[in-house]
Amino acid sequence: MSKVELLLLDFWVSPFCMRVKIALNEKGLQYEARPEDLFGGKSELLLNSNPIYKKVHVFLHDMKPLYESTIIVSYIDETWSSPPLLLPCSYGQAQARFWDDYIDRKVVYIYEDLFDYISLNFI
Ligand SMILES: N[C@@H](CCC(=O)N[C@@H](CS)C(=O)NCC(=O)O)C(=O)O
Repeated sequence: MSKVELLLLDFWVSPFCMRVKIALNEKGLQYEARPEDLFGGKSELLLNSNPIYKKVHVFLHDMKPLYESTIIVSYIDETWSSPPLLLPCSYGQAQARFWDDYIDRKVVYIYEDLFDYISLNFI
């Protein structure tokens, strides 16, 4: 496998993957988004890179893996500081964190139900 500086193990419809891709695009960073087949068999790279949850999204920076999309976005913002992803005022930052948290609490259940439905009915 050739070495890619910024590599995403991706599932195109995942909101968690989209969150990371939005951050990378805002920063103007070049990256490779490598699709994962979550229903047909996850890659060895995914299983080895995220042994705890075995889920996308995984972000590899110089082949060092990170997972959990909110943590990845913070890492991206701290590592490539310009332009900043959050507003300079703490009130604006708190509002952004509210919506980040809202996605984690609410959207995840829709996806889990959708995954269960597809797995049970189509796989
Ligand atoms: N909290 C995680 C959620 C990751 C997640 O739920 N990923 C889903 C896709 S949307 C997944 O990989 N599902 C496959 C599985 O559960 O085996 C994050 O923010 O990265």
